[in-house]
Amino acid sequence: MLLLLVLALNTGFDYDYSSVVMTTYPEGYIPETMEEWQTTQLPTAPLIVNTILRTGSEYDETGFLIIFENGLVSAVGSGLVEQWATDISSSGLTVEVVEVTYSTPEELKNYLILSYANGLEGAVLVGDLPVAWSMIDNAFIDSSEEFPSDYFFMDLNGNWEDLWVGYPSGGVSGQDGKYDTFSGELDPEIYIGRILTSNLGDEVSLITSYLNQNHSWRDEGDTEPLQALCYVDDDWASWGSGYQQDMQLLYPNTYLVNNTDATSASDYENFRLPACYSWISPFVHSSPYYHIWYPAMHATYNYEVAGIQPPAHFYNLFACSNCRFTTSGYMGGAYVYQNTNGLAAVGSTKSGAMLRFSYFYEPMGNNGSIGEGYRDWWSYITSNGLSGSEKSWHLGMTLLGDPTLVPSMAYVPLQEDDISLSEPVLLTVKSNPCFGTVIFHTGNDEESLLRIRDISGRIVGEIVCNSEEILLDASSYSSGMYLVELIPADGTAGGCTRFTLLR
Ligand SMILES: [Ca+2]
Ligand SMILES: [Ca+2]
Ligand SMILES: [Ca+2]
Repeated sequence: MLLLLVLALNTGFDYDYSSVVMTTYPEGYIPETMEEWQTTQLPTAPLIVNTILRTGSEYDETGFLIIFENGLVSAVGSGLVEQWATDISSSGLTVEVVEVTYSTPEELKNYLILSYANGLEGAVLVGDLPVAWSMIDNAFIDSSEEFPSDYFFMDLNGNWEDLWVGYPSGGVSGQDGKYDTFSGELDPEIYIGRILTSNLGDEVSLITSYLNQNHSWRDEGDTEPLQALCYVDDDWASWGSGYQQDMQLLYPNTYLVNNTDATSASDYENFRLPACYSWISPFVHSSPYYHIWYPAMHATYNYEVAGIQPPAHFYNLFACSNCRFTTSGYMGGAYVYQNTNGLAAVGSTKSGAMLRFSYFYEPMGNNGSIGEGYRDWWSYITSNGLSGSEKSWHLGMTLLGDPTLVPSMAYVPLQEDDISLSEPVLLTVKSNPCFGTVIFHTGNDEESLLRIRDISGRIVGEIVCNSEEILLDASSYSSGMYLVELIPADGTAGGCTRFTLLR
């Protein structure tokens, strides 16, 4: 009896998916089909792999592959790409940078299978590269779905089959290029991240900016106090404290907002996105372009996120289809690639999201990378195959960004009594850009230290303050952007902002 109970807990038999409201598209929204998306893509060609560079000796097995679209390495700059490979290799992985032709997804997967046989742990796909699509009947919503499925590249030995034309429930046997039947060893062999920016703006400059931010974060860590936000809209509000506890496996300082009146578009945009969190997890109904907040049904749009430039680096987007990277302007891209602070996000290319979060956060809390946490979460989900519920909730999950990033790299583990669950102070700058004198506003009149850093992270000034308005004489500063932290003396959560000085 005891053994049975333990088995049931370990394999997740007891998880009741039907009790959780699924994050779904707004009524009437229809995302693009595979055929529509294909009209925007290059014709496929046989796979040709060109190695651009490699870290380590020629005898080392490749642990991590950076796979670029043909021609993209020189466009981005080989120096920057080499720096990225070197940064990743400092964790002990041998890194190989390759460029590939636009092949079928199956050919690219075969290359990953060969590499896995030679020690591969993970890869990142950069630029316009092959995408595998699936089409399944959804167990929870009336309509069924077709969607890009990057998990195809993580599971290297399960059976992915195309046995039906259209939805399996339609009963028309045949092939339509969309996977619909999944069996066998469906656990993940490797982790995969995707960096796709050609449908967000200037492809090369967005990747260049991303890689520069990636390097400076690895180099300097977070300049703000390290804390996370668990922001749960009405349909999931009652599970909020459980979601918060799972996030605390990575960020002990995870602040929860789940009061149904508090969670709204204006609150999220004005007080949460600009505040200094390292990680934000919104739980909200969404489309590929926006979140829709209950009960007022006001939206937060992709371009608003890009305009706010949230200081946060990491996101778990429990937000239907926000990571549908085949949709131009997809919102996960606004968080990660159109935001100069963005580093990575997990989210779905269809309805549904993650759930059972502890399997994701715990490995990262033990200094694992986001790719390892994501892979371990998939291992748990697939530990007893993929049920209809699990497919419907999770098969659209994807990881945007560099999977080798280690979120906990930014902090020294906190002591138990350092843990504060206070809300960060909203620190704002009056009339930015500024000339000469800079005026800060803060809701906090407690004794605090205001610390100013230049864009390289060097501390250029500190002021002890205890009022809601703080004046900084910046007449001796050179023009440019500055980062500002407010650090309360009592150890509670602080605030952060930035300003631009003009001359
Ligand atoms: Ca099919
Ligand atoms: Ca497998
Ligand atoms: Ca709400």
